[in-house]
Amino acid sequence: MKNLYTQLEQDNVPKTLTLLIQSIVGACTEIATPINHGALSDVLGSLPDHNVQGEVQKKLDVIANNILIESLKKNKQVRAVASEEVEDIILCNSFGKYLICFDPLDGSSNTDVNGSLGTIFSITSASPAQTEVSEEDFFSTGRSIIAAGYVLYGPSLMLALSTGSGTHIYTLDPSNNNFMLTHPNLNIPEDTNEFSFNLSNQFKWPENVQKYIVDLQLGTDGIRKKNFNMRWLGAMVGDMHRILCKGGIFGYPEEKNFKYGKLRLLYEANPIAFLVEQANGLASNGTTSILDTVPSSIHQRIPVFIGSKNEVLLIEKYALGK
Ligand code: P6P
Repeated sequence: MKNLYTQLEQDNVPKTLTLLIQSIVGACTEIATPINHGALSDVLGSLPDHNVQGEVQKKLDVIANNILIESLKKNKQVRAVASEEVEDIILCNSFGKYLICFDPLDGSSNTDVNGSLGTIFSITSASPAQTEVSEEDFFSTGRSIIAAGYVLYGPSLMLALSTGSGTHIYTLDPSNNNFMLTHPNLNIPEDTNEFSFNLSNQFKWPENVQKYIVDLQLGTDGIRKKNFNMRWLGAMVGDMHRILCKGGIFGYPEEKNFKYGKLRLLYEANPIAFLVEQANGLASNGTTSILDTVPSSIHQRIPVFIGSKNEVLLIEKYALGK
């Protein structure tokens, strides 16, 4: 069985990018330690203040964020980073080649109940060294991503990664601390009978999305003529891992109190969309590909429908009222 670095070499990944991926993966392996300690140490629970998203900030959000930022600042190839937990971009090394966007701990509402958690990241190229980096440098579309992935802190510690040559999943072998290639060249089934939407929001969604969901719920009694199952982990990274492995459709539509949906474009939707498209799935905002969206702010949100190709195409038809 190949390990991560053998696969990156076979995919002709430049050494500088391999070293950057090593920094990110190393930081995530470090983040896994306080997560695994959980209630045995003082890492659970919330902090008094809210984060830049206006959300309750968990202690592990801050721990994960600090570990990642410290690790990336030490990598001379990192020019600047954008984090879900930090208002503005963080300048790192003036001659760095790469920009990194990350959600240091996705699904953090699960921290105190031992639920799914993950770190999501995407990597793009920085402008030539002599120019000052500003947040506008982060506003290229997801088509400019050169690598993206997530680490899932589950029963196994797993890394899903694409450098543009398909999406592969690696499992950490605790006996030698190597990420081993356990799921090469993922290929998401084009059809599915499993959906991941938070149905508590169902009546806040646009009419066409509500109709799409009702038709799913009617199963063999409705026009879909098949029954569906639902899964919702409260962590996109956990739901998307299942969908990458066996198909499905994940959705977080716009709603009355989330005009553009809840999920953030730069460090949640784009990296996941990159992985999914590299695995022959689709990722849409309901009408167009998420990866074609031109960002205008670091923390902007976007409605998402991601997963099995034919299910995403069907949702786009509902959106058009067809
Ligand atoms: P809700 C986590 O905060 C997140 O951004 C995604 O990872 C997850 O799918 C979603 O929010 C959960 O949202 O409304 O179900 O708590």
